[in-house]
Amino acid sequence: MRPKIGITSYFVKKEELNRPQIRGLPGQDLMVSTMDYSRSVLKAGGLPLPIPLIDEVEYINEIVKEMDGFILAGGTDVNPMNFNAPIKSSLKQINPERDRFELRLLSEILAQRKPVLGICRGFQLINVFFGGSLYQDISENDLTIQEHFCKMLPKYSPCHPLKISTDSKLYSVMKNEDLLVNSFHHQAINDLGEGLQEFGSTKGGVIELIEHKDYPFLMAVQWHPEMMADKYPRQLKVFKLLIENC
Ligand SMILES: [Mn+2]
Repeated sequence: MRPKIGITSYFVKKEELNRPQIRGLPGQDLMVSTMDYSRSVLKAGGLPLPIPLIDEVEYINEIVKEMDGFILAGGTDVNPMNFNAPIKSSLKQINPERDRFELRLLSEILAQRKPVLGICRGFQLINVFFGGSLYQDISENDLTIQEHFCKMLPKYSPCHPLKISTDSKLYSVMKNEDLLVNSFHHQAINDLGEGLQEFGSTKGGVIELIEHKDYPFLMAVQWHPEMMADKYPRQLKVFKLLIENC
Protein backbone atom coordinates (compact mmCIF):
# COMPACT_ATOMS: atom_id res chain seq x y z
CA MET A 1 0.00 0.00 0.00
CA ARG A 2 1.32 3.41 -0.94
CA PRO A 3 1.34 5.88 1.95
CA LYS A 4 -1.44 8.46 1.54
CA ILE A 5 0.00 11.96 1.29
CA GLY A 6 -2.36 14.88 1.91
CA ILE A 7 -1.30 17.98 -0.01
CA THR A 8 -2.61 21.43 0.88
CA SER A 9 -4.07 23.41 -2.00
CA TYR A 10 -4.73 26.96 -3.14
CA PHE A 11 -8.08 28.35 -2.07
CA VAL A 12 -9.11 30.69 -4.85
CA LYS A 13 -12.04 32.89 -3.91
CA LYS A 14 -14.63 33.70 -6.53
CA GLU A 15 -13.75 37.40 -6.17
CA GLU A 16 -10.21 36.67 -7.39
CA LEU A 17 -11.35 35.06 -10.61
CA ASN A 18 -11.45 37.36 -13.57
CA ARG A 19 -13.77 36.72 -16.44
CA PRO A 20 -13.73 34.86 -18.68
CA GLN A 21 -13.41 32.23 -15.98
CA ILE A 22 -11.12 29.36 -16.84
CA ARG A 23 -13.17 26.77 -14.96
CA GLY A 24 -16.31 26.67 -12.86
CA LEU A 25 -19.22 29.11 -12.91
CA PRO A 26 -19.49 32.66 -11.56
CA GLY A 27 -19.93 32.59 -7.80
CA GLN A 28 -17.92 29.39 -7.27
CA ASP A 29 -14.74 29.23 -5.17
CA LEU A 30 -12.06 26.89 -6.49
CA MET A 31 -9.52 24.50 -5.00
CA VAL A 32 -6.34 24.53 -7.08
CA SER A 33 -3.34 22.24 -6.73
CA THR A 34 -0.39 22.35 -9.12
CA MET A 35 0.19 18.92 -10.67
CA ASP A 36 3.92 18.88 -9.87
CA TYR A 37 3.26 17.92 -6.22
CA SER A 38 0.99 15.01 -7.09
CA ARG A 39 3.26 13.76 -9.87
CA SER A 40 6.31 13.88 -7.60
CA VAL A 41 4.55 12.09 -4.73
CA LEU A 42 3.32 9.34 -7.04
CA LYS A 43 6.76 8.94 -8.61
CA ALA A 44 8.35 8.76 -5.15
CA GLY A 45 6.01 5.92 -4.11
CA GLY A 46 3.18 7.77 -2.34
CA LEU A 47 -0.51 8.24 -3.09
CA PRO A 48 -1.08 11.97 -3.67
CA LEU A 49 -4.32 13.41 -2.29
CA PRO A 50 -4.78 17.19 -2.55
CA ILE A 51 -7.00 18.37 0.28
CA PRO A 52 -9.55 21.18 0.20
CA LEU A 53 -9.65 24.08 2.61
CA ILE A 54 -12.53 23.19 4.89
CA ASP A 55 -11.88 24.83 8.21
CA GLU A 56 -13.89 22.51 10.43
CA VAL A 57 -12.42 20.73 13.45
CA GLU A 58 -14.02 17.36 12.73
CA TYR A 59 -12.92 17.39 9.10
CA ILE A 60 -9.36 18.31 10.08
CA ASN A 61 -9.20 15.55 12.72
CA GLU A 62 -10.46 12.92 10.29
CA ILE A 63 -8.29 13.94 7.35
CA VAL A 64 -5.20 13.83 9.58
CA LYS A 65 -6.21 10.39 10.89
CA GLU A 66 -6.79 9.17 7.33
CA MET A 67 -3.48 10.37 5.82
CA ASP A 68 -0.05 8.86 6.45
CA GLY A 69 1.84 12.08 5.79
CA PHE A 70 1.41 15.66 4.66
CA ILE A 71 2.86 18.26 2.36
CA LEU A 72 2.25 21.89 3.25
CA ALA A 73 2.54 23.31 -0.24
CA GLY A 74 3.49 26.64 -1.80
CA GLY A 75 1.20 29.59 -2.30
CA THR A 76 0.54 33.16 -1.28
CA ASP A 77 2.43 35.13 1.39
CA VAL A 78 1.93 34.38 5.08
CA ASN A 79 0.05 37.16 6.85
CA PRO A 80 2.55 38.97 9.18
CA MET A 81 -0.27 39.38 11.71
CA ASN A 82 0.36 35.71 12.52
CA PHE A 83 3.70 36.73 14.01
CA ASN A 84 2.52 40.06 15.37
CA ALA A 85 4.36 42.19 12.84
CA PRO A 86 2.87 45.23 11.11
CA ILE A 87 2.04 44.72 7.43
CA LYS A 88 4.56 46.38 5.14
CA SER A 89 4.01 47.61 1.59
CA SER A 90 6.35 44.90 0.25
CA LEU A 91 3.87 42.19 1.25
CA LYS A 92 2.15 40.48 -1.69
CA GLN A 93 -1.16 38.66 -1.80
CA ILE A 94 -2.27 36.95 1.41
CA ASN A 95 -5.10 34.55 2.16
CA PRO A 96 -6.03 34.69 5.86
CA GLU A 97 -8.46 31.77 5.50
CA ARG A 98 -5.68 29.53 4.22
CA ASP A 99 -3.29 30.66 6.98
CA ARG A 100 -5.88 29.88 9.64
CA PHE A 101 -6.76 26.48 8.15
CA GLU A 102 -3.15 25.37 7.66
CA LEU A 103 -2.08 26.46 11.15
CA ARG A 104 -4.94 24.37 12.59
CA LEU A 105 -4.12 21.47 10.27
CA LEU A 106 -0.45 21.55 11.29
CA SER A 107 -1.41 21.60 14.95
CA GLU A 108 -3.49 18.44 14.43
CA ILE A 109 -0.77 16.78 12.30
CA LEU A 110 1.68 17.30 15.19
CA ALA A 111 -0.86 16.11 17.76
CA GLN A 112 -1.29 12.87 15.79
CA ARG A 113 2.49 12.58 15.21
CA LYS A 114 2.22 12.35 11.42
CA PRO A 115 5.24 13.18 9.22
CA VAL A 116 5.16 16.52 7.43
CA LEU A 117 7.11 18.20 4.65
CA GLY A 118 6.85 21.96 4.10
CA ILE A 119 7.59 23.55 0.74
CA CYS A 120 8.09 27.30 0.15
CA ARG A 121 5.00 28.86 1.76
CA GLY A 122 4.72 25.65 3.84
CA PHE A 123 8.31 26.15 5.01
CA GLN A 124 7.49 29.71 6.10
CA LEU A 125 4.20 28.72 7.70
CA ILE A 126 5.92 26.03 9.80
CA ASN A 127 8.40 28.61 11.05
CA VAL A 128 5.57 30.96 12.00
CA PHE A 129 3.66 28.12 13.70
CA PHE A 130 6.62 27.58 16.02
CA GLY A 131 6.78 31.26 16.91
CA GLY A 132 9.34 32.38 14.31
CA SER A 133 9.13 35.45 12.11
CA LEU A 134 9.62 36.25 8.42
CA TYR A 135 11.11 39.01 6.35
CA GLN A 136 8.07 40.24 4.45
CA ASP A 137 10.38 40.83 1.53
CA ILE A 138 13.86 39.41 1.19
CA SER A 139 15.24 42.91 0.47
CA GLU A 140 14.77 43.61 4.19
CA ASN A 141 17.65 41.22 4.68
CA ASP A 142 20.58 43.28 3.42
CA LEU A 143 22.94 40.31 3.66
CA THR A 144 22.03 39.25 0.16
CA ILE A 145 21.82 40.70 -3.33
CA GLN A 146 20.94 37.26 -4.72
CA GLU A 147 17.57 37.17 -6.53
CA HIS A 148 15.24 34.60 -4.92
CA PHE A 149 12.21 35.05 -7.16
CA CYS A 150 13.67 33.73 -10.41
CA LYS A 151 10.65 34.19 -12.64
CA MET A 152 13.01 34.90 -15.55
CA LEU A 153 14.00 31.20 -15.48
CA PRO A 154 12.03 28.01 -16.21
CA LYS A 155 10.39 26.51 -13.12
CA TYR A 156 12.97 23.72 -12.85
CA SER A 157 16.04 25.85 -13.41
CA PRO A 158 18.60 26.21 -10.60
CA CYS A 159 18.64 29.79 -9.35
CA HIS A 160 21.19 29.71 -6.55
CA PRO A 161 23.53 27.35 -4.70
CA LEU A 162 22.70 26.06 -1.24
CA LYS A 163 24.93 24.41 1.33
CA ILE A 164 23.25 21.78 3.48
CA SER A 165 24.57 20.36 6.73
CA THR A 166 25.96 16.81 6.86
CA ASP A 167 23.84 16.36 10.01
CA SER A 168 20.58 16.88 8.12
CA LYS A 169 18.16 14.13 7.14
CA LEU A 170 18.30 15.46 3.60
CA TYR A 171 22.08 15.00 3.41
CA SER A 172 21.66 11.35 4.36
CA VAL A 173 19.85 10.78 1.04
CA MET A 174 21.43 13.50 -1.15
CA LYS A 175 24.99 12.55 -0.12
CA ASN A 176 26.12 16.01 -1.15
CA GLU A 177 26.47 19.26 0.79
CA ASP A 178 26.22 21.41 -2.31
CA LEU A 179 22.85 21.71 -3.98
CA LEU A 180 21.60 23.95 -6.75
CA VAL A 181 17.99 24.92 -6.22
CA ASN A 182 15.27 26.88 -7.96
CA SER A 183 13.80 29.82 -6.10
CA PHE A 184 10.34 31.40 -6.22
CA HIS A 185 9.98 33.20 -2.93
CA HIS A 186 10.22 36.80 -1.81
CA GLN A 187 9.61 36.18 1.89
CA ALA A 188 12.31 34.52 3.99
CA ILE A 189 12.88 33.30 7.54
CA ASN A 190 14.03 35.96 9.98
CA ASP A 191 13.85 34.55 13.54
CA LEU A 192 13.79 30.76 13.65
CA GLY A 193 10.84 29.16 15.48
CA GLU A 194 11.18 27.32 18.78
CA GLY A 195 12.52 23.77 18.36
CA LEU A 196 13.46 24.26 14.72
CA GLN A 197 16.98 23.85 13.47
CA GLU A 198 18.57 25.38 10.41
CA PHE A 199 20.26 22.79 8.20
CA GLY A 200 20.93 24.75 5.03
CA SER A 201 21.34 28.34 3.95
CA THR A 202 22.73 30.39 1.09
CA LYS A 203 26.00 32.29 1.20
CA GLY A 204 23.93 35.43 1.77
CA GLY A 205 22.43 33.89 4.91
CA VAL A 206 18.97 33.01 3.60
CA ILE A 207 17.71 29.91 5.43
CA GLU A 208 16.36 27.27 3.03
CA LEU A 209 16.30 23.95 4.94
CA ILE A 210 14.91 23.35 8.43
CA GLU A 211 14.02 20.36 10.54
CA HIS A 212 12.43 20.04 13.96
CA LYS A 213 14.90 18.99 16.65
CA ASP A 214 12.67 16.42 18.41
CA TYR A 215 9.66 15.65 16.25
CA PRO A 216 9.98 12.33 14.36
CA PHE A 217 9.76 13.83 10.86
CA LEU A 218 9.26 17.50 10.20
CA MET A 219 11.37 18.88 7.38
CA ALA A 220 10.84 21.98 5.26
CA VAL A 221 12.52 23.47 2.22
CA GLN A 222 12.33 26.99 0.82
CA TRP A 223 12.75 25.87 -2.79
CA HIS A 224 10.41 23.86 -5.02
CA PRO A 225 11.74 20.28 -5.47
CA GLU A 226 8.44 19.24 -7.11
CA MET A 227 9.18 21.57 -10.04
CA MET A 228 12.72 20.22 -10.42
CA ALA A 229 12.16 16.48 -9.95
CA ASP A 230 11.55 15.73 -13.64
CA LYS A 231 14.78 17.32 -14.89
CA TYR A 232 16.85 16.72 -11.76
CA PRO A 233 15.79 13.29 -10.41
CA ARG A 234 17.89 13.82 -7.25
CA GLN A 235 15.22 16.29 -6.10
CA LEU A 236 12.72 13.42 -5.94
CA LYS A 237 14.61 12.27 -2.85
CA VAL A 238 12.94 15.04 -0.87
CA PHE A 239 9.61 13.27 -1.44
CA LYS A 240 11.10 9.79 -0.98
CA LEU A 241 12.35 10.89 2.42
CA LEU A 242 8.84 11.94 3.47
CA ILE A 243 7.38 8.67 2.19
CA GLU A 244 10.05 6.53 3.87
CA ASN A 245 9.12 8.21 7.13
CA CYS A 246 5.40 7.44 6.82
MN1 LIG B 1 15.88 30.89 -2.54
